[in-house]
Amino acid sequence: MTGPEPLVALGYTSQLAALVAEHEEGLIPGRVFRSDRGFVFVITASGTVVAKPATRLIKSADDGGLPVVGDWVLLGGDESEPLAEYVLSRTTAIARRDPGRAARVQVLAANVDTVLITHPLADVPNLSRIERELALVWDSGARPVVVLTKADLAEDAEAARESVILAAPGVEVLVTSTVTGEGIEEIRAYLEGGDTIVLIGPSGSGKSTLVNALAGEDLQDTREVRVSDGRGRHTTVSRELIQLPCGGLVIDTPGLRAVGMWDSAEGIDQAFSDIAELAQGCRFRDCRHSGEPGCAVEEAVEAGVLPRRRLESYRELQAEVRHVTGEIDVRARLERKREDKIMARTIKRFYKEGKP
Ligand SMILES: Nc1nc2c(ncn2[C@@H]2O[C@H](COP(=O)(O)OP(=O)(O)OP(=O)(O)O)[C@@H](O)[C@H]2O)c(=O)[nH]1
Ligand SMILES: [Mg+2]
Ligand SMILES: [Zn+2]
Repeated sequence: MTGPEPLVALGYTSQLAALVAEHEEGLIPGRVFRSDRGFVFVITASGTVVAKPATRLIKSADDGGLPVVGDWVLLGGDESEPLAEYVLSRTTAIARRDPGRAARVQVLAANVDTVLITHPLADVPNLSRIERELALVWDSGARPVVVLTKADLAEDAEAARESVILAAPGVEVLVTSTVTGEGIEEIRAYLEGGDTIVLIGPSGSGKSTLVNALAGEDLQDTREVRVSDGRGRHTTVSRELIQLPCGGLVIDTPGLRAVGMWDSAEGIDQAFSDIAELAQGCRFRDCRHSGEPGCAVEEAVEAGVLPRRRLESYRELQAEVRHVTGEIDVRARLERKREDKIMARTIKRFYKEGKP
């Protein structure tokens, strides 16, 4: 027994118990099922608590330190004003570049075992987008699975699946339909052992419909997407962790519009493991596969072994990560400068007034 029963159902493990023991006594462990406008909604052994993040956590917000859905937190404060004091070390964290602010990270979900990347088969699969999402997921430490939804509407589901398999080496590509029930049991397998899965993918790809199919009841709102205006609306508006009656947990998320790369160079290498392998044959170790002599990757493109589209997608993502890394450096420099300035002012004042 690793902890109180309700916590075990939420995924509490002996590793987590050990992490809890490293902190001061009297704090209450719980798992975040929603995080919204400065409030953290936490399930604990004795029920749901709405807490505010402690100042220390707010200060680490720019580095992704605020509690997000899926996080394990330790609650303190008093009953009238509960505080999330600590975020326990994450086993996995899905991070993208914050679409609203430059050089900032946004953690979408934490401590998930498997990420289901959903794409509707009603459309031609958007391979570049899938590759982008795969890089993000590989970088998170979680296992990616591609789920091609709405198979009942597909003209040729198998052909679509074949094309996605080539863009997703080493990744399982499932085909599902909530109308016929195809593929639902395969997804259920990822919940075994009380695991946590998260669904990410464009709005209208059927994420919430899948959650309902897994739950066996309509927990989440679902809605027909309007094709007329490409921007549409999100039916699901917040990321939420849901306990399934059959065991296991699923995080439903609103459709992602932008999937900006964060510092995910390793994720890209994993998502493009075929290119990484070919690159072993390049003459130069630091070959960027764009015009260098003796480039095995470009040779593979010429020979028709590697789709040109895929190489271009790889280059684009790498360029994006280089750009973000540059931005992070600039931000760090500016922050250091600002701290130096504050320090200089403090010292000046000390000599002038004889006090800090
Ligand atoms: N024919 C068919 N329709 C489906 C299937 N799965 C989902 N749909 C429909 O697709 C529409 C969008 O589904 P949702 O589950 O709301 O999509 P979502 O990904 O949660 O969208 P957001 O919450 O906006 O991100 C709904 O009208 C669903 O009924 C499927 O397997 N087959
Ligand atoms: Mg939804
Ligand atoms: Zn090369």
